[in-house]
Amino acid sequence: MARIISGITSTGKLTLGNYLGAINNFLKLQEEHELLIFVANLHGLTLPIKAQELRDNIKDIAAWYFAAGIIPNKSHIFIQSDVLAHSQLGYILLCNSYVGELERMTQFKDKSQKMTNQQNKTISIPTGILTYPALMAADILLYDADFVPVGVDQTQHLELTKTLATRMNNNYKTDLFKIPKIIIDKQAQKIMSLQEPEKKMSKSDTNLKNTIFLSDSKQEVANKIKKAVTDSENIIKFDPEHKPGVSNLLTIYASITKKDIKTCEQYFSNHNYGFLKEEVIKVINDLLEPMQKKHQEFINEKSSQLAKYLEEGVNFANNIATKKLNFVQDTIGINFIEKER
Ligand code: AQP
Repeated sequence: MARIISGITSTGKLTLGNYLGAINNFLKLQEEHELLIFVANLHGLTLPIKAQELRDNIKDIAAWYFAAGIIPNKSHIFIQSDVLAHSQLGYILLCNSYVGELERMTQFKDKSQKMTNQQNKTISIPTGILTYPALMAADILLYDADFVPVGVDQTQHLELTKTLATRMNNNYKTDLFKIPKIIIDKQAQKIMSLQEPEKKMSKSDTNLKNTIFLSDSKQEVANKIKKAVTDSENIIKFDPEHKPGVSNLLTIYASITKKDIKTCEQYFSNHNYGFLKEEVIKVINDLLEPMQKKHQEFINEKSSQLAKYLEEGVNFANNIATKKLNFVQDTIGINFIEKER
């Protein structure tokens, strides 16, 4: 049984992309492995967010994990900031990273570029989006994780995690950190924006028509899918380069029904886009309805149950993380009082 760690950032409401690309995969992994999954609320601070919104997002995301089928006490869900060792090890790793290697991260370049373009003037880029990968490295290295399941977009950050771990192991001539393996889940599909299918569906997208949220009503799902961009050919074929909108709808349909794309293409071969959209609306709503019911229960009447599950998660995580942090602090020479006792 391998130990696996992963998280979702609390920057907004969860999307169908988060479910099909991440949570769905956790459900499979928990059958055979030890899973630690956190709500990444410290990462959620890297861009400006109101306190109440962040608070709501944290509870909301935790509730979605359990509503989707994460098994409490078997898999361990916790809030990142509840385990202080994340920030503490994050700082140590930051001190062992170089400005150049952080500046080279494409996500930093993209996000800072986007901010500069949006505001079209000299602006201050928050330091958190530069230092984010050091905290992400801490999230992983604290738990001696065997595997980290990530989307392709995160591989560069994970390579940096491995670089920092190796650097510290070499500098201190000891096996401080286990070097994690990266699992790129080829099955985990990338779900694209409904109106701009060349870009990823994202929870922080300001155009709400681009995104199916897990909390969307049946009518909202129907409206968004009906308006989703396709093309004028009326041929249902999987071709992300030339037919990104239609391909995205096929991907959503295939992911939810757990069928392969070829089978779905054949199923839709004699039909028009209207039929494809109706079928996609149906499978999304069938997926969301029972999950939304459970989610509401965790937000309302089962709120204390949710808190108990999270408490179990944080205790489990803290136990591992504190030992690791102590070992690191001892090794690098900053655990003075603890050592002298
Ligand atoms: N559209 C997507 N398709 C497939 N997988 C996705 N994930 C996110 N969007 C899609 C996967 O969800 C996990 C958690 O992601 P995250 O919230 O930590 O960061 P993200 O990838 O940046 O997600 P968003 O929704 O795009 O957030 P914002 O808008 O805040 O940047 C990851 O495993 C990710 O691959």
